[in-house]
Amino acid sequence: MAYYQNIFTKVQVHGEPDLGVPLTDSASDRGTATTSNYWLGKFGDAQIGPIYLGWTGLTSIVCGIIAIEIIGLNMWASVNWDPVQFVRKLFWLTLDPPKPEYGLSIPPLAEGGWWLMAGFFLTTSILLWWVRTYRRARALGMGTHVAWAFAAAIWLYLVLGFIRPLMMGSWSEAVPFGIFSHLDWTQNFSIRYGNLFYNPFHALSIAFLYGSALLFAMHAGTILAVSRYGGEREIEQITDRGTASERAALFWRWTMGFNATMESIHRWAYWFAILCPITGGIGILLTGTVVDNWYEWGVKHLIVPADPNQWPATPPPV
Ligand code: 07D
Ligand code: 07D
Repeated sequence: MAYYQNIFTKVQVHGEPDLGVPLTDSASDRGTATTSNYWLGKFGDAQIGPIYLGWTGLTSIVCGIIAIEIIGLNMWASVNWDPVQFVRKLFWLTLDPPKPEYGLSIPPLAEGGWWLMAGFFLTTSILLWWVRTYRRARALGMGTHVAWAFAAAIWLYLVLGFIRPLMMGSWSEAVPFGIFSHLDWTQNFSIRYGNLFYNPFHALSIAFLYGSALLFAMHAGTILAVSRYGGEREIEQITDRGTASERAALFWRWTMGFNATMESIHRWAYWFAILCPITGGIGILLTGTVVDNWYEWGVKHLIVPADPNQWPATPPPV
């Protein structure tokens, strides 16, 4: 049996590769090549493959490579094609969106045109990958929850780089491609619009981010704690009595009076995770379109005193 080869399994036994359920309505055949890897077996299932590439997978990867190529070559050109400087300065290199004077028009390549093109290919790649996650789930008779969770992240990505710039009438509002330049953009965005901390949707997004980490730790901790009773084998837990799952549930009732169920804990995790970028995207979309300055918004809504003299005094250094 090739099942249950995870971090708890000391011995790895390899049998016939598991090719999964038969396909009924797919345009192309999935691969049948599989191999197994000892080190992957330490962390998950040792079996690699079969991989289903299909048209959306293939075109997504091609578009992704074109995007990375455009970004990478522009970065390399910016250091006069010096390979050493390219590696040394990689995190500082950037491909920026057009300047504000170009609005939503198509600028010359060197003045934002490459940025626009890279954005087009990156977005196409991401959307095709989304279609792939949706269609592969349907082909397996699964729900499409993973695709919709991915869609939540894509929502924030589209707000940052496409929807909000469209509403503001300028590509210059969008995020640059670059490791540190995108952090500078994030910082500047907050300052330009009066401190994002006063944006309640930023606060909600943070609550869901922290909440996701907490729930993830609680759930993973609980299951690991009962793995000695086979707690990670969820199906048996639902049908059998006196199980790991009953202990896990009782642990939480003992310690906090309430427990999620085997099913509901995954709904909690799902909603916390997807609400992070959903609420975040709403917050970004409102910024500069509906609210110009979150600090002044906070003053107006009495969450921050208008007069800095009223702020609590900082104690002098001892
Ligand atoms: C662990 C899953 C794996 C994904 C990884 C990311 C790339 C980029 C770069 C071709 C959790 C792969 C990275 C493909 C390659 C080029 C030029 C996910 C995991 C490992 N950010 N951000 C990072 C992106 C935004 C912010 C790191 C992407 C907004 C802050 C990485 C996007 C704002 C910090 C990265 C995006 C913002 C980071 C690690 C898109 C507000 C950090 C990410 C497409 C949300 C951290 C140096 C990670 C860091 C970091 C990628 C958007 C803020 C480079 C792809 C504009 C404050 N971001 N980011 O682990 O170390 O995510 O930065 O929207 O401190 Mg970012
Ligand atoms: C970016 C979704 C898009 C990603 C996609 C993936 C690839 C390829 C490939 C691995 C992350 C694409 C994948 C291209 C991968 C391979 C091969 C999700 C993304 C589709 N903030 N802040 C948030 C905190 C401050 C600012 C959210 C904390 C300052 C801005 C989050 C603090 C300033 C924005 C959050 C803090 C500021 C945010 C992001 C503390 C200046 C956003 C949620 C403690 C630094 C974004 C409403 C997320 C947002 C955002 C946390 C401080 C600016 C909760 C904890 C005050 C401009 N901040 N922040 O899921 O939604 O991102 O805001 O100080 O745009 Mg913030």
